[in-house]
Amino acid sequence: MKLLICLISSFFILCPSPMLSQTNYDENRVPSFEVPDPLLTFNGKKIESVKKWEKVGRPELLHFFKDNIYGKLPKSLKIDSYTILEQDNNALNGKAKRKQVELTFKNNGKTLRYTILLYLPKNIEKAPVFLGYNFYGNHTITDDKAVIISSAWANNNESFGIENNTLTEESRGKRAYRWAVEKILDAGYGLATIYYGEVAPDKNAFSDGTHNLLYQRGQNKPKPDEWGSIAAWSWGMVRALDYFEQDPNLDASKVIAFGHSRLGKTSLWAGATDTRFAGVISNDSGCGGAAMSKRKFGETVGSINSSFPHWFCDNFNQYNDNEEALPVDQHQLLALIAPRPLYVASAVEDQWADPRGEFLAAHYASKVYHLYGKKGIETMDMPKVNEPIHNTVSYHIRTGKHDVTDYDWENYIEWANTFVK
Ligand code: GTR
Repeated sequence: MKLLICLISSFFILCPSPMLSQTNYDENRVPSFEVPDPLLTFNGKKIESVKKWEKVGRPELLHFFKDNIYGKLPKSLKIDSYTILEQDNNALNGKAKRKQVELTFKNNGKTLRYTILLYLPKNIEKAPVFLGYNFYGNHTITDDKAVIISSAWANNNESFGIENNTLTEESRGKRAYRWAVEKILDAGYGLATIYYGEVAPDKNAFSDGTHNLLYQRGQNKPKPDEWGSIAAWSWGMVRALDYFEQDPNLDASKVIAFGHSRLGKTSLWAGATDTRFAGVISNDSGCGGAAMSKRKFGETVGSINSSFPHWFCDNFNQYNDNEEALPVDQHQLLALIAPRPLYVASAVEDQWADPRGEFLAAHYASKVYHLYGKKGIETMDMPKVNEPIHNTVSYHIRTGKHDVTDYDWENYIEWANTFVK
């Protein structure tokens, strides 16, 4: 008997649950579900005015997402000081002003520092700015030799020359193709970027990074309703915005939060939690980002929580393979950004991120934009590939894979010119 129990339990431990092994890529197998109405309170009361949305609907949704999905900050942590590490008014062959600004945070006798790399168009006094994290260090987004290489922990990656968790010169400019720096500057925008690993290392250990500064005595990981990594990265964007408010060379009222993939989940959460962001871009953010969880198409709540247990708060685990129990879905995260301009983008070959689920979330969120008299995604029919819909809520699906391309940036710039600038 004992042996039998042992065999049965080891079977469950060794074999991944069916939900983890079968990814659904078939539209016919998407379960039918009711889309939670963003204009109904949790008590079932109708929200018919901006006032009611802002007083009741929005706060209760934000609260739910904080406590059950991304996790809340244990307490506030503000910039202690900042240092301009480097500055050049003739960077990029005279096209831009470059600044590298280090923000310092202190608490509990611990210190956290991260560096914002900022390019601003030279001839504009106060430019609007795109702010987004990079995956492998600020020096990867450009060939510019002056960009400082971070000494923060990084995941090893042979093709980026990252060994012993250390970033190196080898990857300078390696991700330049993802950042249309010249196009951005020529269009009159600045670009600000931060290496996300400086704010919180992307690993399932909360031993260092920003979490560490806010632990209570004896605590070494966040409580079930406290911030995971995505919330920590979002916090880093919010604090960068605090710095921008003190920088006379840019327009802090026109900062657009941008992010790709896990960092797109991050830009959405930053935009939802801080209404000072003037616009938000989600590039291929997928599960836990713009995609509807209840569709269970591509990556699911269970698979994301098992592959990346540190991204969301522990409370989110109760919805693993149990999305139907979620009282909300990701369109309500998007709705938290209303009435500010929002761009959701997908890629055809990125089925893991569920392009249709991202599109539908943008559509369902538009109901809240209508309250403000703004136009969103008015149809349930996805546009053709490479035929963007540009409204206050915008959407495109482009050819190609999970990535950031010039096509994406051209569209973001066009949308920002119309709806943010
Ligand atoms: C994937 C993950 C996605 C997405 C992506 C990324 O492995 O499943 O949710 O975030 O990583 O960030 O590159």
